Amino acid sequence: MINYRSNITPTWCPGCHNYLVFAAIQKNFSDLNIDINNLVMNYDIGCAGNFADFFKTYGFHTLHGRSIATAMGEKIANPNLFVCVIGGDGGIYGEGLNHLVSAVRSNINIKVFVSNNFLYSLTTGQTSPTTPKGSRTKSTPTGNINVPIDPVKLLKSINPDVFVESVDNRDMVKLNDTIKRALEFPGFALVDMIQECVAFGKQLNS
Ligand SMILES: Cc1ncc(C[n+]2csc(CCOP(=O)(O)OP(=O)(O)O)c2C)c(N)n1
Ligand code: SF4
Ligand SMILES: [Mg+2]
Repeated sequence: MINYRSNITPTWCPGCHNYLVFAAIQKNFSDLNIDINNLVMNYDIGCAGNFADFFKTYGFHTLHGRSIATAMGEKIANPNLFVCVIGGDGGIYGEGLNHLVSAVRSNINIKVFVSNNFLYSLTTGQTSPTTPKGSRTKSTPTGNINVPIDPVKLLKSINPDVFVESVDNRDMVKLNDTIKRALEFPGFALVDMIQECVAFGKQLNS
């Protein structure tokens, strides 16, 4: 069995869903026997970006919002590589949305995993593109005035041929199955992994 994890102990808060995501991605890499020598991971910035320390594959810890652009460059330069991205809702659906749209339009064969916790969590809980309307966050103390992005509807409207699914991480069976189907899909695939940030998420319902 291939070992994809580094010897660094993850530093996420106790109870953070990123531990589930980490286990599920490793399990599926292993089940599908993905060659570690041919695998490149691209990490965004934020708590989700911190996966960079915990996988031991080849990879780039990119800039906030630039992980998909980096991944596209790798795939175009060497189509034989298996190219993945891990990032948060802020990086992938906010600062990097233009790159996401380009990737979806071209149906480029990269796999994108989004830890969607409805917040900018690493920076302690500001609003993100998926924050529900009316929610109080650090940057919207009287309630968010914006409607949230629905990634499945948005991306499917751009290109119905891509794989885009949302999954609630609390359903581990479904999370595993969705990741597996994304990894096997012969084109662009994005898994929107819905999770509550245990440190700053409670304020969303206040
Ligand atoms: C270009 C750029 N803009 C802003 C920041 C500051 N910053 C670091 S992490 C972060 C929020 C990350 O939120 P998200 O992408 O949802 O990841 P999470 O921490 O929630 O997993 C921000 C705004 C940065 N590092 N670089
Ligand atoms: S702040 Fe939230 S997203 Fe970040 S490690 Fe803690 S629980 Fe996870
Ligand atoms: Mg986030």
